Amino acid sequence: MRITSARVIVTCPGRNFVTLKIETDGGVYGIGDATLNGREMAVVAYLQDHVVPALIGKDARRIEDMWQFLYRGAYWRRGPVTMRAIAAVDMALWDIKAKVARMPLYDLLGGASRERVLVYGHANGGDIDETVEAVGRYIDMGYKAIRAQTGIPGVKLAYGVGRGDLHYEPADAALPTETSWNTPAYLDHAPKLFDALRDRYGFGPHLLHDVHHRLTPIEAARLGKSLEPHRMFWIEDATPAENQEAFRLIRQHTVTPLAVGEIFNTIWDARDLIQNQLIDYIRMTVVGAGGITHLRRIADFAAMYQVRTGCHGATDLSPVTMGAALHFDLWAPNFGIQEYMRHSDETDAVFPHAYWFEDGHLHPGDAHGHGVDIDEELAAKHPYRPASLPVARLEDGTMWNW
Ligand code: KDG
Ligand code: MG
Repeated sequence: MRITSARVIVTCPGRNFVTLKIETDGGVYGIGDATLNGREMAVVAYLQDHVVPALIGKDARRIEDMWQFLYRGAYWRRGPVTMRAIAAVDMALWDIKAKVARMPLYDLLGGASRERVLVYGHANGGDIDETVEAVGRYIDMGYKAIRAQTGIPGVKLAYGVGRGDLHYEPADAALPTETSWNTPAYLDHAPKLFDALRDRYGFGPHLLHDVHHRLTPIEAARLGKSLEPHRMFWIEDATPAENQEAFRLIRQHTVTPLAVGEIFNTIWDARDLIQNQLIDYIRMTVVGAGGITHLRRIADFAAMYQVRTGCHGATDLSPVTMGAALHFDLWAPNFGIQEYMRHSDETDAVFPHAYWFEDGHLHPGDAHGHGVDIDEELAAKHPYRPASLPVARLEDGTMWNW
């Protein structure tokens, strides 16, 4: 089964997505996601100029060999652009293999380990009261796990506070929007949000919170300690993780579970965190970490250290990634939770998919392959629009982590 064509499709049904469609001489095609929020066109060029020409004529069945060819073959290895390009090819080839086998992808991976996939939604508000109401709406929709973010007095455009309940889109302008950050105000305010949430809803719903790399290790330790009474499901990206050792300090001070990894690309970014049991959940997902082939290795490695998966699932990961991730989640023995930030109706129309939501869970569906397609005609009606992620500065103007 030879690859006859590979096309990169860029579309913006409300936000930008980069999709790879691989066709074979047998007539079966596969779809992969290559979206890199705010840097989309870098991956487009990588795929079009350096990957697509090398795919034509190759055997579509040899997924592992293709992965090694693209990873080792680039010589430079790793990085968000390379690993997304590899992920798109890998996802498309797994899609093809599962379609040819006439199986949903999760069956090909080894079969379902569970009946359905626990997901968490995103509730947010300009202040604590608004966020408490927003969490209530998620509970009403059936969610069992909810991430809560709130505005912070004195902080301009705090991370995670959206324009509208369901769709938080940070890449909101062609050039980066300037936001501000104030750590003392945040450390004072965040526990008050979870006081209010536990007061109102008790300990039934799982609560999660994203720190988005804003704290130093000792500040993160303080936040973790102050949230212990609230029994969080996790706090995420409590501090930047380039230095994996930084998490040891947090770990020494708190039993609040830690999640990290949405910006990682390979197992090497997380090796120390996992093997030293410095985290509880690893956040890499299919598009960010080189596809199903590499993510499966990460999950197996993490399982040895009782670290569970918690795949990134913001809206900048296309429905193609969501579909592929849900098959992975249904299979992974050490699955923890899946993030689920709903896509807009406009996006869903361009990417028809088999997965569905019910009672706080998603199921990938039983369509052959990963179950997500692209309507190319509709996609063409939504041309690319430049969009950047925001930046953050401290009050004195110092650049900080957004
Ligand atoms: O593109 C950046 C987003 O994916 C990120 O800000 C979302 O942190 C995020 C999350 O946890 O979903
Ligand atoms: Mg995050």
